[in-house]
Amino acid sequence: MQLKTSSGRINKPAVLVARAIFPEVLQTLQQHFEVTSNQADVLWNPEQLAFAAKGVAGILTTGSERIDAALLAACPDLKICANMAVGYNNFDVAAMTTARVVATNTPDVLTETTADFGFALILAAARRMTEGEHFLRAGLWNRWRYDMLAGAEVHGTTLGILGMGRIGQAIAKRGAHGFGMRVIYHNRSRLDAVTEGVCAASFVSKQDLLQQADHLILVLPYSTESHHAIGVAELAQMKPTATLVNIARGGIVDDVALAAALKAGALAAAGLDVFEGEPRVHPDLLTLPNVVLTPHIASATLRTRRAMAQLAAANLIGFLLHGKALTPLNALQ
Ligand code: 8YV
Repeated sequence: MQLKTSSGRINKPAVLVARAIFPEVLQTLQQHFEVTSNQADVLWNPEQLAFAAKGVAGILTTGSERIDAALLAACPDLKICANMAVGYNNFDVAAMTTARVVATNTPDVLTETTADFGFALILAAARRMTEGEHFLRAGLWNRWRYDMLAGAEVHGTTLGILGMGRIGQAIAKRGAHGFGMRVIYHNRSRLDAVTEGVCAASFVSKQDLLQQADHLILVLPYSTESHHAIGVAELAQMKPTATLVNIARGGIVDDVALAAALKAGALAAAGLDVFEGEPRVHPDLLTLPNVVLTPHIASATLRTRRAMAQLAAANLIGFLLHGKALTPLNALQ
């Protein structure tokens, strides 16, 4: 897709990098494209994004940029949006397909890192780690007591997983093989028997999952169907001693209902890396001691974030220079 001018010079395709990115990944892109980048990391509103994207063939996006019909109408030269995330609820994939714009994400490269973090949140919430740290920093630790900050057991308990894609499976393996847990899961479709065996996980109904899990972790994609998949009715079915962890997307949990359940003792603890309307966090959650809060960092190791950026860049290079994206979400090539 390189264009020759009348002077014979090769014109590189134009690409927009919508957020700050690793300098070496930016350099790679600059070798192949005319790059406009937002290294200042200004948060653009949709109009500013559309303005910056005018005339470009590709955009490297993150979860912060919404690619919808309005953006696509404003950017008729656009051919590909490469998301630096495995989740792509910021993309209207149907509208992109209609506009013949390739959508890509970054699967696989973040699976193990994100699963590690999910497990860390289970442990931190169940074993009251941040609560203990706040207690210590506040100078309240003046003696030992038999029940001081006593939490819930993790090893040997029942781990429930809602959403059983790559990350769910990686968490199941940690639970079953590392912590001797009984692993149950619910998913839109049941895994094949071999994969279930590898994960040592059993398929159950959503109701059984809610009722039996000692620790329930959410790893499903966000969509209109999964909006408030965990709300008042679902929380009421969980054990009062249970832990709930969300590393998927804000909006899958009804944060107001969760805060009320945690406050009432209807749920023992929660670990949340994602929030409805983030980076805003519901004020009720901020005041509760029994919830571990982290700012959407489940994939945040330098190695993994670099791999995600490199894969997003490779998708732009693959499609715009060679006609083939590596990890497409729609079948346009
Ligand atoms: C990203 C994520 O950091 O990959 C995902 O789906 O949620 C995170 O790994 C975030 O979406 C920024 O793009």
